[in-house]
Amino acid sequence: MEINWYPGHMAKARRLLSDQLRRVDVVLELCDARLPDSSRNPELEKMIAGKSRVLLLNKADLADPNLTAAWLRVFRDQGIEAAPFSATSGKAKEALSLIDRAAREAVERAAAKGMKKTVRAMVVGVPNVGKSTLINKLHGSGIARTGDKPGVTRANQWVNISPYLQLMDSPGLMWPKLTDQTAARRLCYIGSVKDDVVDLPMLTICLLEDLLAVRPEAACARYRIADPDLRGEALLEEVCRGRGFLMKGGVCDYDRCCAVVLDEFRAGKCGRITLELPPKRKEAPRAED
Ligand SMILES: Nc1nc2c(ncn2[C@@H]2O[C@H](COP(=O)(O)OP(=O)(O)OP(=O)(O)O)[C@@H](O)[C@H]2O)c(=O)[nH]1
Ligand SMILES: [Mg+2]
Repeated sequence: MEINWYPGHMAKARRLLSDQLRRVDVVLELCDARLPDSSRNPELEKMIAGKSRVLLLNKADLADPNLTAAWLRVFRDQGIEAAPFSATSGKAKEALSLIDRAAREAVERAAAKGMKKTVRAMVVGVPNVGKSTLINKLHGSGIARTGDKPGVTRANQWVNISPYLQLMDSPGLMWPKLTDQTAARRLCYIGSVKDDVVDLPMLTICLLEDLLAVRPEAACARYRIADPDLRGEALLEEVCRGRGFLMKGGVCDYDRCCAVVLDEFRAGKCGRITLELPPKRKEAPRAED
């Protein structure tokens, strides 16, 4: 299963990005807390290098809190200002104070010249990570269009949060070519790639196998899997029968089964799951070394 999805609006957004980056004071990068590695676009990382940046691990309400804490330590070790967030249930003022902190230098430079600066921040990240939801949270309205599918925002949009803060919503950006297909598969699980371009039964089997590896008890209970060693099509059939997704004559309704398994994972029905473990941190040298 080869996964690639790079529609025209993304190619255009990517072309515009470096130009727009010159005009912003802060980059607010969102990744998905369930996938802190694969949901960070390395192209973006290169493009925003040198900018004042805050990394929000969004959808933290769906991720394993212990692993989120471990990932935060990794990012902070790398010198990245990072924080967990939930654009749906978090507090706007927490995100606003992170932006304030990241913009402090620019604000102080302007103040030294006797000016009160309007901070401009750009919200970037892969599709469906919650960029527009975050902007709505900070604006206290539904000003940006949102939806539980990728590619909802198709063009840049400036939103005035206050007289001194403007945020730019931007279309989610994938990679022009997804070379790491494990990462690509995980991006499909979280809904960053359009379902239409993927072999859904294959994707669902992979997700069920990954869930069995990460949370065997929860996966077996939710999907009525008797044998946790089942793999491949046999696993999908077991789930189909276990959950009663059957058509006339007891034939498995695989379409329905795939849609439900993916939707349930995306909605956090299998519990708070992080699919990627943080790399091991380097131990601090001991005093006697
Ligand atoms: N549980 C949970 N859901 C969230 C969170 N943030 C966003 N969502 C949901 O994720 C879906 C996608 O949100 P959007 O804000 O449209 O995502 P986006 O990054 O703007 O997506 P594109 O415009 O397609 O790039 C919506 O259904 C939101 O309700 C969060 O922190 N937690
Ligand atoms: Mg959007």
